[in-house]
Order: sequence, then C-alpha cells, then structure tokens
Amino acid sequence: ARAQIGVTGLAVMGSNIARNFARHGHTVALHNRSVAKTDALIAEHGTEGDFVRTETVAEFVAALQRPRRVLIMVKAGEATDAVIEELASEMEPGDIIIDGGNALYTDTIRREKSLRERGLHFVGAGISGGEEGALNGPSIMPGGPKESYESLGPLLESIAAVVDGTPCCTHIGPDGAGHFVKMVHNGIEYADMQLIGEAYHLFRDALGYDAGQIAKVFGEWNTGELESYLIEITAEVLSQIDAETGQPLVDVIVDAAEQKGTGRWTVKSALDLGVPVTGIAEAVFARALSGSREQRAAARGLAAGTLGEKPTDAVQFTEDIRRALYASKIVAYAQGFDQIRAGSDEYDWSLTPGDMATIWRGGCIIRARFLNRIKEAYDTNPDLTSLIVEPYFREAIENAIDSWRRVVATATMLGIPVPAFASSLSYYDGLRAERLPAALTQGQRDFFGAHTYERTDRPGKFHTLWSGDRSEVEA
Ligand code: NBP
Repeated sequence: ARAQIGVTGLAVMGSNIARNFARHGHTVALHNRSVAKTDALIAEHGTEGDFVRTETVAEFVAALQRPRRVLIMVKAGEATDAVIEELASEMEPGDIIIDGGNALYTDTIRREKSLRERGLHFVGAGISGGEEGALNGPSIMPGGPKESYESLGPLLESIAAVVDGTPCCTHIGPDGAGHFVKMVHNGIEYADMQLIGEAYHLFRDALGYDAGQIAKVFGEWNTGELESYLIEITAEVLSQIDAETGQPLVDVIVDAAEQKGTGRWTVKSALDLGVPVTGIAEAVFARALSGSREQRAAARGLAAGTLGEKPTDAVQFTEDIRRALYASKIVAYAQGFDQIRAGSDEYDWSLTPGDMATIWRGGCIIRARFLNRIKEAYDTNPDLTSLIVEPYFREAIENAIDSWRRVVATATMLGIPVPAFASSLSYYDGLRAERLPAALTQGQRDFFGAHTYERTDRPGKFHTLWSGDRSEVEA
C-alpha cells in the first residue's frame, strides 16, 4: 500500500481534487463507481502525478497507507450513504472517511456518530471554490474529531488556497461543524449575489446604463473596498457578448434564477435557531420570485405609481449604490456570523468565528478583501456581539448611511425591487432602535393568549386581566 490519500467519486470535483493532491506530490488512489471515469482521468492527466488505479472498493482500500484516508466526492444524499457503507465495511478502526460533498450538516452529525461507534473517524469537510478551486486551491472547512486533523490537516492544507502564507483550511469543530459553516458560507454567497444583482438592476432601470457601462463600474469597484471574486466575475459576465445575437449575453439569459438548495438550508437552520438572516432569506425568496413564471406573467404591467423620478446626478447615484452595497454586505456577513455563533452554541461546537474569516479569504466563492477586516475584528475581540458595532464596520456603515437610504428610497419610488438592500437597512434600523414595536406585540399576545410580558420598571412576568377588570397580576 503506497497511496497517502484515496479519492472516490471522480466527476468534475473529485477529479480536480485528486489532481490537486497529485500535483502536490501525494500518491493518490483513484476510485469511481463506473471505472470509465477513473480511466479517463488517468488517460488525460495521468502524467501530472502518482495515481493508483483501482476498480473495486476492496482494491481501493488496500491501496492506502494506514491510517487510511479516503475522500468521498459523490452526489450528496443517498449516494454518499451508500459509498460510506461500502468503504466502512472494508476499513479498520482509526481509518478516516472524509465527505467533501455538499452534505446537510445534520446528515454529517448522524454519519459521524454511526461511524464513531464503529471506531472510524468521519470528517464532513465543506469545500468551496467550484471546479477551479478544487484544482488550484479551494477553501476547505473540515469538521469531525480533532485528532483526525493531526494526520489529515497537513494533507488538506497542502492543496488549499493560501493567503498571506496562511492556508484556507483549518479544523472547524466536531461532527457537523464543517458542513454547517460551509452551508452558512453558501447562504452569504446568495446574499452577496442578490445585492450585486440589485445594484445591477438600479444601474439598468434607474440610470438607464447598458451592460457594458455597468461592467465598467463593477470593474472599477473591484479595485476598492468591494474587491472580491463575485464583483470581479460580475464585470466579466456583464462584458460578455452573445455570439449569436451580438447582444450582451446577460440580456439574452432568461431572468429566472435556479438554486441547488444550500441557501434554503441556511434559512431553514436560521429559522430553527431564531437568528434573523434577513439578507440571505431575501436572496433565497428573490430567486423563488424570479422563477414564479405564472405569477409574473399575470402581474406584468401592474401599475408602478407615478412618484418616481430618476436620479439626475449619475456620478453621485453610482457612489450611493456602491456605499449601499458595501453597507448591506456588512449586514449580510454580520448575520451569517451570528448564525455561526448560534449554531456553535446549539451544538456545543466552540467555533472561533475569526477562523472562518481567515479561511474564506481565498479559494472560495465569497473571497473578498474585506474578510481581512472581519478577521481583524475577531482577533481584537473574539466575543464580538455583532460585526456592525465593531469600530471599523460601524464607521463604514455610518459613512454609507445617507447613500443607503437614498438608494432604497429612490428604488422604492421608482418601483425597482431591492429586497436585500431594503431588508438589510431595516435590520440595521431595527438593531439600533431605542424602542421597538415588540412591546405592542407582547401586549397583544398577553391579550389573546395570556402569554405575559416583562415591565421596563421592575423584574418579573406580568399579565393584565384583559377580560376581567383589567388590573395587572404577577404571573
Ligand atoms: P456529482 O454531484 O454530479 O456526482 C457524480 C459522482 O457521484 C460520480 O462520480 C458518480 O459515479 C457518483 N455517484 C452517484 Br451520482 N451515485 C452513486 C452511488 N450510488 N454510488 C457511488 N457513486 C455514485 O459530482 P460533482 O459535481 O463533482 O460534485 C461532487 C460533490 O461535490 C457533490 O456533493 C457536490 O454537491 C459537491 N460540490 C460541488 C461543487 C461544484 O462546484 N460542482 C462545489 C462544491 C461541492 P458514476 O460516475 O459512476 O455515475
């Protein structure tokens, strides 16, 4: 046995990760349900490194040095369970099974528990960066038992993206922690993309810019504090001309966004945890709305009202949009990090949020310059209550606040939907409010359900006898 790592599941992600391991000098055992993919990989890229071709699971497992380390890169769900079962029956106590697919973190918790009982280590590892990242350096979020990271960590770190000498891979926490954090990462990605989409919509419909003009703006923004992978590719997508029609490609693409489900998972989990991730939720709903073809067809042409006036100063409004985008983005990340903390509390994971900011700086889809600021914020104060109160972000939002309001107001007057910009602003206003209408909600709940309320002037729980003499009793 000579392979340091085995990869099973050699579709695009698995092949690229296997090649990445091989290019870093590791001997890689290869396995796929249908051997054709294994052979194709060896035929096309066999010279890139040392690969061991195997056909059966038994052969595959036998090719590995102990403790055996196998990375599964198959379709999430039942396929993963099937592959785990096949592997586990051939492996021995102390061996490590890593699931690099997009598993739901509760599945990972279940799998880890069941394999632990059989003496095997199970590591649910979130991997971000798509095909390109898998080949050239992804961001890796491995969970599972800490001790497994001793032998696995150096291997994973060797293929991860590197920023300022630090690999974008660290042990996240026990059992499902890695996949949980990957899920929140994807949720933030949804919010980020929606915010960029809303900015694009404003340029198009409030300023009347064409795709090429908007591409230029995003290109410029990518040299400043908004610098990020998503802003960069936005400029690229907007510059693309469709060969067939000669139109900008974006104007030819059907405006109905699809989703694979990780954004939805993030919101479901946030609902259970009671964390307001309004930006992510609006992003998921905005995709659903875009795909509601019947309702959209029926509603097309409904009145917009007559209040809207287009901005007259395009330069000023462009800067307003940039600031609104930055402030909303800070809110989206603040909410995502709140969810990470809530998940950590719920599952006793003891996560260190600053680590997420560190390993998201490279390799992954949400990599961005401002993650350095988030990392610094958590370095300074690991128990940060919310990113938006940290001095740097507080100042950034205060610089943006008037622009942010102008953008949301203008969009509202013109009838341009900006659910993520607007809900992020409302979230900010909600958090900073001296007094919320929740007092009235509590009064109503006490009225119809005797749910009691607390008073501002003394401790305890109280109930008003609404259907009696309306005096107050202590509950
Ligand atoms: P797919 O998600 O398309 O899965 C294809 C692979 O799963 C093939 O190797 C296939 O084997 C294998 N497979 C299936 Br399907 N059912 C199986 C079963 N019952 N037993 C054994 N093998 C089975 O591949 P992918 O797009 O490379 O993604 C792999 C994982 O990585 C997924 O979980 C995905 O969510 C995750 N991921 C993807 C990206 C991305 O950008 N695409 C990014 C991050 C994570 P076969 O060749 O014999 O059919």
